[in-house]
Amino acid sequence: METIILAVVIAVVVLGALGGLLVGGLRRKSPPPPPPAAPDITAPPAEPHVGEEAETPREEPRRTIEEVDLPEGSAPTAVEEPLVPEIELPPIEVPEPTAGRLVRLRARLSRSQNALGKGLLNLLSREHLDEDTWEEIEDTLLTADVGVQPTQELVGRLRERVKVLGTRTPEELRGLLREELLQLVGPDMDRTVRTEPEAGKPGIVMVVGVNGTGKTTTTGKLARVLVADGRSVVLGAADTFRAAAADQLQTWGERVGAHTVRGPEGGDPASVAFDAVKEGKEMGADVVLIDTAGRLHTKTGLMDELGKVKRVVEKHAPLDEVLLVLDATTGQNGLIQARVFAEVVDVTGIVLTKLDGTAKGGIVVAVQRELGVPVKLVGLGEGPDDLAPFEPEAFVDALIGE
Ligand SMILES: Nc1nc2c(ncn2[C@@H]2O[C@H](COP(=O)(O)OP(=O)(O)OP(=O)(O)O)[C@@H](O)[C@H]2O)c(=O)[nH]1
Ligand SMILES: [Mg+2]
Repeated sequence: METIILAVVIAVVVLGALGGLLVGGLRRKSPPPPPPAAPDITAPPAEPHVGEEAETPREEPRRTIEEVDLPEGSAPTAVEEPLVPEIELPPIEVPEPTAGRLVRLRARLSRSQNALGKGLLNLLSREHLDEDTWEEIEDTLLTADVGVQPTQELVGRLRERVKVLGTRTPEELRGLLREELLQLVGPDMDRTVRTEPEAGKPGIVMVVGVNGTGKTTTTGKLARVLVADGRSVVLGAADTFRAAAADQLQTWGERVGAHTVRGPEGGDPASVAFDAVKEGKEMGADVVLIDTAGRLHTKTGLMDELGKVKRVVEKHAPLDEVLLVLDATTGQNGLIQARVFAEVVDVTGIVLTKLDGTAKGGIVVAVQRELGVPVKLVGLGEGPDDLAPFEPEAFVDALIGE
């Protein structure tokens, strides 16, 4: 009889312990209840003892098991693991229509660039346009990064026309300067950003440039412009150097409901770009925008890598646009970058960013001359809708004021 009672007691103890283990095991997978009163982390971990097991009430075994089994610091808290994980979907934004942007462009430009136009007008208005004055005019243009050759051309034309004009009214001077600056900026260049899908393939745009010029921001802003125009967009995060770069792009995409294709950190950027176009095709997207990592034009290895990204994407179809993003504040150095990038990836358009923070808008002229490629877009601030199509008339008007 005693033996039977002993056997039953042992069975109850064993089952109890097993039950406790099971509950403890399951509990680690399922969300925990709010933690008990602050655990005493200074107390030594409780060691289970043979006698204790039998005495431990069934209601409590998990406390013992948790304290023994879980490595220090891993005790889950209610904050870390909510009962029902909340997935917050950000609301999809409807970007500002592109039509209103021109007005803002002028306001932002004139704030920083007026010095150039106004300075030129003041100089031209002097009663005696002597050699010193013409030299000052030249200096004003050079300071604004217009470049030596275009400056000499402009000054030559102005000298000629002012001579023909004889006496000058301020309106005549303004009109004359406007015409000549416009000529210099190139009113007839085709500045359309080519994003049209055709024959079952999306428009493919790749964005390149040195570090920190505004590539990712521009890609995000451009996605917004396209979405605002009713296009579906896929983003390719071909900057695989840092996971944060892909996150940055994805955040831009999520705001307007654009899907982002990304790869592992440190992975092959060419294969991410390839996959982005592949997914874009499969999804029937209108446009695929590929953001690339910033790279110094002097690093041959990285420039070769960029060439490879382009070639690999072209296994799908030719690229419609390769946009070189230049920071307007970097001045003449931008020209050297432009030259190298153009050699490696056949740049088809220039995006001039940070024009809101510089009086060196003359770089528009210089860089177009350097590459024979038009400035297609300008960045005028850090805001999501601070990217505008480049329009020569509006640009020149902003320079000389109205
Ligand atoms: N004021 C102003 N800031 C800009 C403009 N475009 C970009 N920026 C800022 O420039 C900084 C760099 O922008 P990113 O888009 O991260 O530059 P990136 O070229 O992608 O940088 P990397 O990927 O590191 O090479 C950010 O702080 C942007 O907000 C612009 O048009 N105006
Ligand atoms: Mg970037």
